Amino acid sequence: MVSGLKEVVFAGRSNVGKSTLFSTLLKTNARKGKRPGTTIKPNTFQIGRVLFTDLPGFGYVSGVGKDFNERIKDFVVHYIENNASRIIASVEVIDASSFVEIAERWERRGEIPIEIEMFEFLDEVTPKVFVAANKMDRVDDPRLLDKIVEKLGMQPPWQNWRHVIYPVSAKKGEVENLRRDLKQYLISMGLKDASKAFRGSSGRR
Ligand SMILES: Nc1nc2c(ncn2[C@@H]2O[C@H](COP(=O)(O)OP(=O)(O)OP(=O)(O)O)[C@@H](O)[C@H]2O)c(=O)[nH]1
Ligand SMILES: [Mg+2]
Repeated sequence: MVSGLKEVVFAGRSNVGKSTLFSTLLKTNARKGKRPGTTIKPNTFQIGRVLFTDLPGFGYVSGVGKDFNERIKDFVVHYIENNASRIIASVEVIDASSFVEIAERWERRGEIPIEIEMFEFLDEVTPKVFVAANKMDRVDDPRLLDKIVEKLGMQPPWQNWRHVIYPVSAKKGEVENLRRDLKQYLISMGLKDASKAFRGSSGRR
């Protein structure tokens, strides 16, 4: 049994669908918005001894200043560092339909893509990272997931990384792979109560 409050954080670039995924997975109604930058402070949901946190989206969104984006990224990084002792897992949400294109744009500018930097940070600071490759309903290129895992520093094929990357569509409710493994992970940590946070939990098993 783990004692004290534990936390699972959802992080990712703005508009990738973090809040949508959060409320598709969990029995809560996180605020969702059409405009990027909707979540400006963390939305939390506690069940049992686990706090689930939907963090604000970072990244360069047109329409808001570069300074604002930098501040959000700093906020997210500080939040995770400050709560590292209780964070048991992180979910990095990416938009599978635009991830590679955006990463390559950053690389052409000679910069490290922000989402790759975040993945490395989460991998270092949190005990377990689940990458939710969201908006799969918009993807028709079957090779795209291989390209994504490669960008994240893993050797394709992506199927070898099924315990790291989870193709989902939060909007369509197609999140069963991720839900199952998150739930299983909490149970393996002795947090059976919190595993009831997930929608579709029957309470059986
Ligand atoms: N096609 C598609 N659209 C999605 C999916 N998930 C979310 N969206 C849409 O993406 C947009 C952003 O969703 P949010 O959940 O607000 O994204 P967010 O990452 O929380 O955004 P911030 O709070 O600004 O960081 C909304 O228009 C959603 O309807 C999905 O699986 N497929
Ligand atoms: Mg949000």
